[in-house]
Amino acid sequence: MIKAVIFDLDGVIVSTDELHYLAWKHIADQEDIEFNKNINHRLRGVSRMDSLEIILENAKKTYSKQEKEALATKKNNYYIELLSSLGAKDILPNVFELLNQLKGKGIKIAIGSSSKNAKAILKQIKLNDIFDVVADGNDILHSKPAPDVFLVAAKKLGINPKHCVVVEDAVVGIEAAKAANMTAVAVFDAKKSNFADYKFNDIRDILTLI
Ligand code: B16
Ligand code: MG
Repeated sequence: MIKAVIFDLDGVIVSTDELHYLAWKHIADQEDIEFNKNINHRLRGVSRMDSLEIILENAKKTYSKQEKEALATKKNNYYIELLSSLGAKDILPNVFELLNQLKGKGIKIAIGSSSKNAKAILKQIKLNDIFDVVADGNDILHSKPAPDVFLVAAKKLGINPKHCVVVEDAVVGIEAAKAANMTAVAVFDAKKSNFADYKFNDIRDILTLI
């Protein structure tokens, strides 16, 4: 029996992947590191520091811990500048309607995002009041594919993981949902995953599980 739906943020509620790409590209170009859209795909759902490690696989030198932290901070500052263009207009199709329908049926709704900017993004797109709880990159030590962020969301909701559905656009996010013992719904890129319980083209199809 489904009691809650936990939504990933970037790529499910709002598409910020292009902004992440532009910010990382800016840093990679400055450092003379090869970075392209294919490599960017591997960063989907992955934390900021883990994303940096993937980008540095193509670096010509070794970076110290302090240098890595400085690069991650620089990327984030640039990303935050880019986020200022984001608004309610950028909420992905059918999402707002789905959230209201779930609430109308008494289903709890939550965010489970690797992003440390999740709350700022929700405010920017005017969805800061609709979710029952938000679990994000600030709540966890291990990002997806570890189950931590979804387990934190379930705990904050007070609902057993087996009664939760996760909606994800990242393959690592589907792995995290299954590791959390939750039902995993794949949308967009996550449909590549072999572990998804359901693969939907229209996010409103989640209503068929309720
Ligand atoms: P930040 P999600 C993830 O969000 C993004 O998909 C991923 O590309 C990003 O590196 C990660 O958040 C960390 O973001 O730098 O803002 O803390 O898809 O889990 O909502
Ligand atoms: Mg995502």
